[in-house]
Amino acid sequence: MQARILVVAMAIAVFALAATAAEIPSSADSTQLPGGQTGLAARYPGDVGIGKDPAVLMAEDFEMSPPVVQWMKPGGWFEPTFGPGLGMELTDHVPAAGGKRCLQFNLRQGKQGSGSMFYLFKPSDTVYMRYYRMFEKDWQWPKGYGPHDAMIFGGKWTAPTKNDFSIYADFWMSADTVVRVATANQKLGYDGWGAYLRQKYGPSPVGAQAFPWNRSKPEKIEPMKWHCVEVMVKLSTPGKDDGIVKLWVNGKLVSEYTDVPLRDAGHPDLLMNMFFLGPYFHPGSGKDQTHWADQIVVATSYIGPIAGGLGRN
Ligand SMILES: [Ca+2]
Repeated sequence: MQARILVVAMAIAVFALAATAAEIPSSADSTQLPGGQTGLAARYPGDVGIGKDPAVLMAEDFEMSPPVVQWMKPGGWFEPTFGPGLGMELTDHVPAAGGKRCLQFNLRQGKQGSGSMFYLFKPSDTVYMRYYRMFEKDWQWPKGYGPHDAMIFGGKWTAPTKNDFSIYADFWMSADTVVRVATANQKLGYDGWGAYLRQKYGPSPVGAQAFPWNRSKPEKIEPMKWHCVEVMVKLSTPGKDDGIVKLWVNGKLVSEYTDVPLRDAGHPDLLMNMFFLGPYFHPGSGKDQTHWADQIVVATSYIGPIAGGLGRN
């Protein structure tokens, strides 16, 4: 297992993302756009019972010890290592986004990450992933790309950077949230997306491979405040430019694209089937610091922020 973790860590380490100066579009009126509390979370205040909704593919609230399974087995997490003082631990020492507990990452000075976890779900061509993140009061963003945060993978998988399909919810040292795609085994490859997005949609707000914010300006991540991220993907008809990618930040739609080639002609059977949470800070952390995650839901329809206020159960 150590060898595999090392391979995965090395694969992540070869991410090569050139930073570009941020060009922030003017804020648009998004009151008529889909978003906010119009999703399935609205039916489950505090997310209680949301995992039983027929549209939900996976839900984890960290209230109980997460189920752990063997590598690439369904029904639980694989490769997580939790425990007091380890890279990841469950905690009730900060107000949780939902319920009483959340997942704490103990990031050490000089390190790129402090743990990761994978979960297999029912293969699907349309996926929404929503989760919450919070960063400590004295949080210091590493001066470079990162973290790559939560991802959905699809099709043949060897490593996070070597697979048929990846979609990333990523953060940036300017406290911004973006969505990006990579398709290492497909026509555009892993690195081809930077040039493709720039040519088709214009410069990325942050990071060369991120989708621009074309709907509204996202809220910045604020220290000690839960930040809600939701990413939506609908894979394209094989060989067609009709895939969909959307990003909501705190319930507000900030990116929406409906003509994205997410499945090439050589991958007609490609579906998404794995969630990955593994914050990876390219330059390493400048100091020991702490950040948290909570209330992960992966579903086939729009989820939306927790209903009824944070922290209830
Ligand atoms: Ca929780």
